[in-house]
This record gives sequence, structure tokens and C-alpha cells, in this order.
Amino acid sequence: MARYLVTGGCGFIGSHLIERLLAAGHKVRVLDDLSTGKRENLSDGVPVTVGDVADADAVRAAMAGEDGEGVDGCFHLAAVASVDRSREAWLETHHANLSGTIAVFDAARRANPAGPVPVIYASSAAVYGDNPNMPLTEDAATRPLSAYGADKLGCELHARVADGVHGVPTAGFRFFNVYGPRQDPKSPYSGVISIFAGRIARGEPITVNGDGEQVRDFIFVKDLVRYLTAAMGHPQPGAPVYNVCTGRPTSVNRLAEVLADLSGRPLDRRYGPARPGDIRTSIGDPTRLVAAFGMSCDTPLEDGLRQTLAWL
Ligand code: NAD
Ligand code: UD2
Repeated sequence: MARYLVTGGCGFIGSHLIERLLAAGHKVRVLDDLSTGKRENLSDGVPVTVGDVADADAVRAAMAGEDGEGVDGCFHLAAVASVDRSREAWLETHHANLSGTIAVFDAARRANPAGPVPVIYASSAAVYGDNPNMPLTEDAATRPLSAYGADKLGCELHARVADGVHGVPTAGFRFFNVYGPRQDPKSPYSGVISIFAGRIARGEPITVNGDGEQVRDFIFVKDLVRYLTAAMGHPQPGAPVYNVCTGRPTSVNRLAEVLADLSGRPLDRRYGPARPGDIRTSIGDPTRLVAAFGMSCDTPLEDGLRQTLAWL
């Protein structure tokens, strides 16, 4: 049994991670400002501190725990997870997304008398920006187009400092497009799958941005959280980063058709203007991920979509 702090634990991905940690018998506590996360995403009894991850005192206190028992590691997922929000609220999202990450690394170096504790953190495929070299390997050039992507790249650079200068072991995961139950279908900042699934299930029209032939690499959330827990179990030196992806492309048009088919509803699809700055193609190469962890993101899209629809 280990004790972990999960920042952003009330969110979509955090809540699945916590489910897995609790099932394995670990003790978990959460730091979350509840800006998009919800307590209802977690089972009763998981202690939640409501606070800002960019508040260094709040992070230190959350790592120490109420009884001062400390932690064995931190999963850092708290962030403003929307590219659009990072355009609208540049400085505010920067505080959460980059300063918040530095606050976590900083607290991790003094979290235990025995020494620094590992931090497993969420990066993003957004670090690649418009790099056209598909599928993207971790060595592909990073050229973020958004404040969100720039801050996630900043997290990776500071992870190298955390590791090299302060002895904090880290692992960063460049999530591609994550989907699954508990991704908010009502938020305009949510992922395309939850938005489409919610609207199709309610018999409402969907809007495809642009021609719908843009493609994404969709990963099911339950596949993803296995890597986070595995990385915590085997911290590696050198601040490694890993793509979390399937290597399989799906267009937005195809996604809409499969969702309509699975939910048994007619597809009312309308086409709107392309989203400014939208990336045309995003496909990751999972080779490094599979080599390091010995497992791939293997839930077929249809299965993951069925589970997502069943949750609505
Ligand atoms: P989410 O919005 O459901 O979860 C983020 C959580 O962080 C929420 O509970 C929110 O309340 C909390 N939070 C936000 N700002 C905070 C702050 N300043 N202080 C404390 N808590 C704060 O989003 P998610 O999809 O679960 O994302 C989790 C992580 O994965 C994020 O770091 C995100 O950038 C990253 N990510 C997600 C995707 C995706 O496809 N969903 C893709 C790439 C990366
Ligand atoms: C996702 C992540 C982002 C970042 C990025 C990495 C979400 C919400 N965002 O951004 O955090 O990590 O990947 O590159 O998961 N679309 C429509 N209609 C809609 C909604 C979306 O056509 O109603 C299109 C959208 O224009 C885009 C595609 O669907 O072409 C995917 O959009 P998204 O917002 O789900 O994800 P993305 O790839 O912009």
C-alpha cells in the first residue's frame, strides 16, 4: 500500500486513475480547485483539498497530508485542459498549467524526509503543434501552436530540471485525444467524442468543424491510466516522456457515423467553419510506450465508444 497525491483528481482522467489506485489498495488524496472537476466523480471517503495547484503552500500542505504522513509519489493532472481556454485566458491558464507544475515538482523535492518523491505528470500531443511528420515519435520536433501546448512543453523542460538539478524522478505522458465515461458532454471545452455522444444520444444535431476529414488518435481513458500507475512503480532517470496513443487515425466524420450507428439514432450532422488553429492530422507512434511498458492501448474504438454511451 502506498500513499499518493493526485492533483486534478476530481477531473475526467484523474477520477479513472483514482479508481485504479484504490482498487490496487493504495491510499489517495486529491488537490483540485473544482473548476471543471466534480467531487461526484470520486467515491466517498477520498479526501479532497479544494485549492489551486499554483499555490505553493497549498501543494506543500496537500503533499504533507493532514496528519503529516507525507506521500510516496504524486500524479499531477491538474490543468486547464482546453486549448480554447488557453487562448481566451492566456496568463490565467499559464499559472495553472506551468506554474502549477513547477509548484508540484518543488513540493516533491521536500515531500518526505527520506528524499524526493516521483511525479508522474500529464503532458499533451499539443507539444507537437503543426509538425506534419506522422506518426509522431517522441523525437519529432516540438512546435506548439497554442499557449496550452507551449506550457505543456514547459512542463517537460522543468521536469528535466526537477530530475537533473533536484533529484525528483519524473515521467511525462503526451496524451493524444482521450475519451471515455465522465468526460463532460455539456462543456463546450470538452473533447469531440463526449460532445458528439451527448448530442447524438439526446437526438440533437452535431456540428462538424470544417470538412470533418481532420483525423485524431483517440485513446480510451482506462487504457491510459495503466501507464501512469506502471510509471509510478518504476521511476526512471532522465525525465522521460512518452506518447500515449494508438497509432490509429479516425476522422471526425467517421467518428460521428460510428457514434450514430452504436446509439441507434439518426445522424443530424451540420458543417460549420473550421476551428481557428485546428490541427489537421494528429497520429502518434506508440513504439516507445509499448517498449517501455509492455502493453498497448488496445481497447477498440467501438468498445470504448459503447462504454462512453452507456455512461451518459
Ligand atoms: P479535466 O478538466 O476533467 O481535469 C482537470 C482537473 O484539474 C479538474 O478536476 C479541474 O478542476 C482541475 N484543475 C484545473 N485547474 C486547476 C488548478 N489551478 N488547481 C487545482 N486543480 C485544477 O481534464 P482531463 O481531460 O481529465 O485532463 C487531465 C490532464 O490531462 C490535464 O493536465 C490535461 O491537460 C491533460 N490532457 C488531457 C487530454 C484529453 O484529451 N482529455 C489530452 C492531453 C492532455
Ligand atoms: C485535444 C485536447 C487538448 C490537447 C490536444 C492535443 C480535448 C478537449 N482537447 O485537442 O487538450 O491535448 O488534443 O493535440 O481533448 N470538433 C468538431 N465539432 C465539435 C467539437 C470538435 O468538429 O463539436 C473537431 C475539432 O475541430 C477537432 C476535432 O474535433 O478537429 C477534435 O477536437 P477536440 O476539441 O476534441 O480535440 P483537439 O484535438 O482539438
